[in-house]
Amino acid sequence: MRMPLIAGNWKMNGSLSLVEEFGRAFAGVSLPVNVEVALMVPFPYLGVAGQALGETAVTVGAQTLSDRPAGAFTGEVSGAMLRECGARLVLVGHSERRALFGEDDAAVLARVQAALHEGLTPVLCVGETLEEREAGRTEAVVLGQLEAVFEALDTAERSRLIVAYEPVWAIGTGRTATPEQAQAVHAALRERLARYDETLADGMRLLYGGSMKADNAAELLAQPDIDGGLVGGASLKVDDFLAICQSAG
Ligand code: G2H
Repeated sequence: MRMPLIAGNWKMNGSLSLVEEFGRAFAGVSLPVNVEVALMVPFPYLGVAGQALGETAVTVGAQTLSDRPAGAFTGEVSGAMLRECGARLVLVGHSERRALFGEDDAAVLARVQAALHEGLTPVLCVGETLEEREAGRTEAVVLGQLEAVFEALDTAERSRLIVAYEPVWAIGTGRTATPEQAQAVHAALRERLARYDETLADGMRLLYGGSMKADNAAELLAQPDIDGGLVGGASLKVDDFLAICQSAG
């Protein structure tokens, strides 16, 4: 039985006061017991988020990390620093990192390994562009991104990941994959994971991301291979995010 995870990805948005607003809101509600909730906040907000959400069931996470442990890498943030500041999860390979910051499969793998080394849970993001989908290459792209990481890990390491499928054409566009489109890719991901290990495939949480909102979350989350959501824009409004968390229960 896979416990659904709803993870908010604030990207480069939010403020200290929004972190505090989330802390107050989540302290005052009871979340479904069978749902895990996480909030991936910008680096400077990690400490405050840990305090504001510390009494709630919400786990704090980060949006990327360096592939190096320490040293003269100006501007970078290590996995150890994230852990020390309270992060437990970290996104790796989000399509914005891949497209805007040149992170290729090798860079993504190095960051996954750095996260694992520091005891963080990597949320590996995969997804195709519109051009790739229209060329009939969705599965080839997504499974290629998955394998670039999973091939290099051992069984114990693989079991510590979470995977998020985020079609690039659905990110921040208001255009959501239909439940059927998302389910088809999730099923293909799980089938590929089963080639490594059936138990791994059965236990692996596969999140959907891409314009998930309060009004479309329930039907996406009802799909058999969708085990949660990675929520961008809708995670910046506490009522919308809470509604998505409630609909996962
Ligand atoms: C996809 C998603 C969160 P949004 O990037 O990772 O963002 O929900 O705004 O499409």
